[in-house]
Amino acid sequence: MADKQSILNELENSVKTLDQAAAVEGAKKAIAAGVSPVEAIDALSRGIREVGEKFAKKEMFVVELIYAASIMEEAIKLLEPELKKSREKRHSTANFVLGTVAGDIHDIGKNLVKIMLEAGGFEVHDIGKDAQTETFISKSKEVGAGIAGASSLMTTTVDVQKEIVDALRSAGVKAPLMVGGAAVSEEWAKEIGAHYCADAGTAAELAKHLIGKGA
Ligand code: B1M
Repeated sequence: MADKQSILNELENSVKTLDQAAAVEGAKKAIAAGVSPVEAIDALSRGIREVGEKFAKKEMFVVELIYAASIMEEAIKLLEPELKKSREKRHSTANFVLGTVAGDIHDIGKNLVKIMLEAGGFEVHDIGKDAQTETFISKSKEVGAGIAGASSLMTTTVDVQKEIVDALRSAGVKAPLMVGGAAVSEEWAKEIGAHYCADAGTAAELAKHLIGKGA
């Protein structure tokens, strides 16, 4: 059986080289070898970030970016049940309204955050990508959200997170807003009165802390 490092390398390279068969094979090998699904997804993420860098330098085209994302999604589909195995059978911790901000269609990271929040016992109401600010507000009111979360990957859409915080407060919704995504920083979150979350792995823990139910 292949060792862990070579499986992780295979996963990372499969995205970089746009090799869907290798990504699927790598994910299957990771599961068979008991490699942590979080580490496997981290490896895929390293691959796609490199594709993003090449795209920024015009060494790759948008069509290749799209294909790389679809390869990553295929591999995540296989790994998702492994991630979910840790899901605890208990009543939900709180309603969590989650979406990617208006104008932004990136949702791979958001979907991973959703999996981890559900595994942590949250009832996640996923309003999707390119979600209008008004939808964050109306869904939060509808489900009595204990917390909301907005993902943004682009510098051109990050301001929408501030719009969401302001709209939540104007509407009298007290739920804290968690923000994350490649375009977001701790400083930005503080500036707009939101809470920064760097990765899916820490999302549930932070959310529990924010609603005052955990460490
Ligand atoms: Co686009 N894209 N893209 N893209 N893309 C970026 C973001 C970019 C940085 C690439 C680059 O140029 N280097 C750049 C943005 C530049 C900027 O900031 N202005 C960019 C661009 C320009 C674009 C387009 C405009 C390209 C075009 O059409 N000309 C277009 C956008 C259209 C639009 O949104 N209106 C576009 C499109 C796409 C694809 C559709 C091809 C595809 C997305 C597919 C999909 O999501 N279904 C795509 C991809 C794949 C990327 C990169 C390469 C990778 C993103 C990704 O999935 N990463 C990205 C480069 C980069 O991020 N460095 C790039 C893996 C994922 C697991 O990580 O999403 O960061 P991430 O999520 C992490 C954490 O950030 C965190 O947890 C996750 C897991 O640990 N997290 C949260 C995320 N959200 C969170 C929310 C939380 C908490 C944690 O709480 C609520």
